[in-house]
Amino acid sequence: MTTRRNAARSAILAAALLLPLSAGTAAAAGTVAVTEAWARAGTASAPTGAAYVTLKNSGSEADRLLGASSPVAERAELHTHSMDKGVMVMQAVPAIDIPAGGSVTLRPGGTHVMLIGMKQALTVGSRFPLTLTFEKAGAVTAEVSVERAGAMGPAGATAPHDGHQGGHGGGHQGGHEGGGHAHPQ
Ligand SMILES: [Cu+2]
Repeated sequence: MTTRRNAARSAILAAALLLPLSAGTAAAAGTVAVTEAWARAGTASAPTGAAYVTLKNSGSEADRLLGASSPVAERAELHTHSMDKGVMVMQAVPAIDIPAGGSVTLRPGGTHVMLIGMKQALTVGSRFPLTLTFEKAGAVTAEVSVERAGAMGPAGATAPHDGHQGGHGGGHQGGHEGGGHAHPQ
């Protein structure tokens, strides 16, 4: 009898020990929220696309976005823009830092998720899944809403400057393949 009671007690003890452990893991995985996920519409012949998201880190530790993937493209890269001899070029970056308690917004002309080898056209009003992989928070899948070509933000958001749209959108899609990355302005 004593043996059985001890076994029962140790089972309860084990459960009590496991509970806070698994709860802690779940909380850590949920510290980065992905919101305002959107992309610009592209035709079926567009070789690339770009997706934009807002990443909000509610945790007490900094995290990093390490990569992305989506069923609509063969692969996805993290890109940023920089000026090279007066020309705006895109560069792949290994990671995007999200400070503790801070947020990072990917937007046209800045940091973006480059979708390479499009498998389907991104039509206005459609949605597609985008999985983002974080160093600490793990994989988070967001629903990306497709906005009109040249949009500067998700539906409902105010466009900061309309004059910027034309050349940028076209250059981004056309010049990307083959490592040229040049943005004719
Ligand atoms: Cu890019």
